Amino acid sequence: MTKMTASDQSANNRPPSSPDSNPPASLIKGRTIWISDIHLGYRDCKAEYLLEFLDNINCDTLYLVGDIIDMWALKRKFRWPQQHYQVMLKLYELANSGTRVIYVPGNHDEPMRRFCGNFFGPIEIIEEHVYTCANGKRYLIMHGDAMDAYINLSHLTRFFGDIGYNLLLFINRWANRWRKWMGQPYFSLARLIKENIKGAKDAIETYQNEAMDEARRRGFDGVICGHIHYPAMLEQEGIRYCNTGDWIESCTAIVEDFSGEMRLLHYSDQVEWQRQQVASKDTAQAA
Ligand SMILES: [Mn+2]
Repeated sequence: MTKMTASDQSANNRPPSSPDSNPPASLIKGRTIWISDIHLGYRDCKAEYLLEFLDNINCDTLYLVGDIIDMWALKRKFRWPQQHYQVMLKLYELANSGTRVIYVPGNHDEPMRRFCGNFFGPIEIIEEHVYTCANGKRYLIMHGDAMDAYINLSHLTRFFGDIGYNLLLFINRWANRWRKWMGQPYFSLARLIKENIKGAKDAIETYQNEAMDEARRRGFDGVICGHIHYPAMLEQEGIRYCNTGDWIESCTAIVEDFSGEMRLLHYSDQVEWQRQQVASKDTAQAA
């Protein structure tokens, strides 16, 4: 590991698809983008979608908010598909071409925590981070597993523990294969199920409240975290809560624009957006 500073090359060094193509190569522009819970090495990781997403972003800073590599899954069964390797390459490529990439380890990649304060090539590893938005608001950036201590674990383990969660993902996988076959965009069935199970709903709410309390206690305006695979953006008593979601079922990211506005972006929205762009281009050409 060596300490190095990111080069100041253009953040997007790829040529656009045609000289005057509109939109340009990067569809999603922002000051900062947060993603988490990628779970590389786990069979349900949506690396294919993530690669497409990473190909289309252009930002000053990219945060990886934990559970990037699923060391628990790798320990159970080692699998490292080509696309998972490509995600790592893509993150390195972004970090080498002017994007500041900050990696905040989670509980599934907990061994990485011992390297906090160091650089993995061009990627910075930081345990927890204070982020100041373009509008001056200060956010606490953490993976969020520290909040488990406050939660009734029986709820969490019941729904995020292996059997229930794996079953949920199994259903999700087949439902989406069916949707793909029918030409429908990706949709998180797992999310719909979670929203309708009371125990899961309670655990999610407790987690959100505890994360906001933590931010309040420590004098922040908000918190950006991951961990529970439940993307959300809410505000309570002046404290903002942003959850990045995951790339197993939700395929989401938090994006800050250059005025400091935050939004939650779904991968399927991006696909829809691209489809509209192509459609409007076709109509323009036909006219
Ligand atoms: Mn986690």
